[in-house]
Amino acid sequence: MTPPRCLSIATSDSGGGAGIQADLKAFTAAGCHGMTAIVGVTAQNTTAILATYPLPAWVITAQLEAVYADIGVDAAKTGALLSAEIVAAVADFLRDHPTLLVIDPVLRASTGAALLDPEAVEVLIGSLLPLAAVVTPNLAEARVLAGTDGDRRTLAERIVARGARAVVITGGDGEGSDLLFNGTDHVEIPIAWVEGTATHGTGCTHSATLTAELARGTALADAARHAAAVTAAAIDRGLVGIGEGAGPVAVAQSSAASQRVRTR
Ligand code: PXL
Repeated sequence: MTPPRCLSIATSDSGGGAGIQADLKAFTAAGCHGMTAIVGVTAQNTTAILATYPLPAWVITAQLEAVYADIGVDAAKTGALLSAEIVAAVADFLRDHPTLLVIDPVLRASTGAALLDPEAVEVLIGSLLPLAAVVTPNLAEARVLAGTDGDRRTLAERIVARGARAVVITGGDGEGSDLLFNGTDHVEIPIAWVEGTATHGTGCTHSATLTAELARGTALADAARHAAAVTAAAIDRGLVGIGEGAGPVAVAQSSAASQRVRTR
């Protein structure tokens, strides 16, 4: 019995709350084998991003080649990709290595720091979006990807028209639900309202959990419901005592997930 193999293509958060570190915790909690192609590094704690350093494209491609050549990938997700050059390198690789792909279109950290250069947005829309099984923007990111304003259904339809197969617009900004659009139907996914200040890593935890569920073969709507529930619980268990700022979410180990290993 081999656990599903999940890959995070994202940026390191030295504070351990978001990015690569959140993705690995979520993959592990979901009973998956987590792998990483690190695209860059942030010097970060719970209060701020103090420095950001993108890695050269060849180092990123080399990590992808190493993982795909030997281990294989059941599903991958992207997080903060920092630059247009990195987005293009990742898209070039994934075009040649068709992959069940979740895109978390991270534009900026909740503290405000940019995690994607403005000129990279068009590259992400043009080259990465068409490779996505599902994209997981929050409302602000959905407006940017759609290139327009409007209600969530309009934004979701526009994002799918731009090439993504499906979209989950997350509702952590107070909408009370996530909205899944699969190209045909809109599905409202109620989210439990959890009072919590330790919310750092929420979006990463959601998209990584969704990736893990898709990797094990769960249907999209069920995977999205599971990701919403795991994320709400992770905020509820959030580590308020870690750091002076927004502490990291704490994803719970799912005993069900660790038992549901996939047979190949
Ligand atoms: O949550 C988005 C995110 C992704 N990746 C890194 C981050 C953040 C938010 O702070 O720091 C590295």
